[in-house]
Amino acid sequence: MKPRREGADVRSIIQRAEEGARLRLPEIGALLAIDDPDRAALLFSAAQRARERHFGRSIFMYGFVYFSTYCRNRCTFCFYRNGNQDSPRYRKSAEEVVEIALGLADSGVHLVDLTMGEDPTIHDARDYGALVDLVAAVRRATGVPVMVSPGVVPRSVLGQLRAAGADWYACYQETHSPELYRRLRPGQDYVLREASRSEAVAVGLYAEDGILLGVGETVFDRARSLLTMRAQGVQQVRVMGFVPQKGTPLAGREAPSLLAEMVTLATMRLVMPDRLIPASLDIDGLRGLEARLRAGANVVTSIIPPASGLAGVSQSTLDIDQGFRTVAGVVRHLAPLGLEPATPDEYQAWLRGTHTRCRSQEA
Ligand code: SAM
Ligand code: MD0
Ligand code: SF4
Repeated sequence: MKPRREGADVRSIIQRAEEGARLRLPEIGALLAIDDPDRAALLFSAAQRARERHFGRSIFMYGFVYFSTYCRNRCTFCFYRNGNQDSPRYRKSAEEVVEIALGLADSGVHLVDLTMGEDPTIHDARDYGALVDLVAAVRRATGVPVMVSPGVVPRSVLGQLRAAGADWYACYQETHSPELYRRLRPGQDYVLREASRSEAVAVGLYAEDGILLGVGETVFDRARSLLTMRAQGVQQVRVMGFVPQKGTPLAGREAPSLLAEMVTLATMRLVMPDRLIPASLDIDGLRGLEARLRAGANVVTSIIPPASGLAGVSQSTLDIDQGFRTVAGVVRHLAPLGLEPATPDEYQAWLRGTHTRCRSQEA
């Protein structure tokens, strides 16, 4: 009898979400705890309907340029943590980054994401000029929107990045439990990281937050994360299934199931139906794309040009040199799902529309 009752609960929670109710912590927890395919299927269908209501059938695609893999931090989950001898270290010159970004833009991405470790030559020197110039150069050369993922930077630098043409600042909290955060990002201030997203929004950037799945968090922690992200008003939210990395403290930890990641993604879609939610190619490569889109994602991220010498973050090489992590590789998987790539104008219109909505909410 119990499973039927739980099934009925899930149905009524989904119905409340579809009627526009703001789900509460226990309801969000009930959705996140789904671990059987039947109830998960109900959740995924609802997530697809929510995506369709807000974004139609269009999918946005983000190019990814990991331009410096040097980092001063020692996040316990990350391949690029300081001191890990196993990870590839490189720094791309501004000219190389512009050329790669141009290639990505020509291939049809809607945005270029410029990502780096907390490279000590920038962060310890507190010399962010080269980063700001890089954003300006990429924006000027490509004309496509730019996201920066530089780690925590001072508020004044966020303002300069905005002025240089950046639209987005990505900075993932990983968890909204300060105690677990300390184990994942040792020595990094929780409040400072959280504040950097609010500061980004205050200077006119959009912000992205995200959580890691399978790093010791409880279902309650996940539910709290969703509520915290909804409250902070970030425009893009993600869940990344943890991928164990060689040479790191969490190397021996098991990855979470694909089902758990899909359930979390779909719950995010119901809790924050109008936000952008990525399906990252950086976890399972192209193989996991369909599943994440079926769970309600509307952005494909971590598109990386082959033979560029660039790495992914949690899958440093998977599918890159075979050319699978490209716009062409992604697009052929959309039609069977009834989806299609958005036009550049659609993405620009979404950006402008969101700006307008933000302004009218403030008014
Ligand atoms: N260094 C900057 C920072 O940490 O904010 C920018 C890099 S950020 C894009 C790297 C993100 O990738 C992390 O915040 C984490 O969410 C994700 N990530 C890193 N290692 C991962 C792993 N082993 N498994 C899954 N996701 C991972
Ligand atoms: C991704 N590897 O989209 C990238 C990265 C940083 N803004 C994004 C985690 O999966
Ligand atoms: Fe550095 Fe970012 Fe990796 Fe942490 S997640 S070790 S800050 S690159």
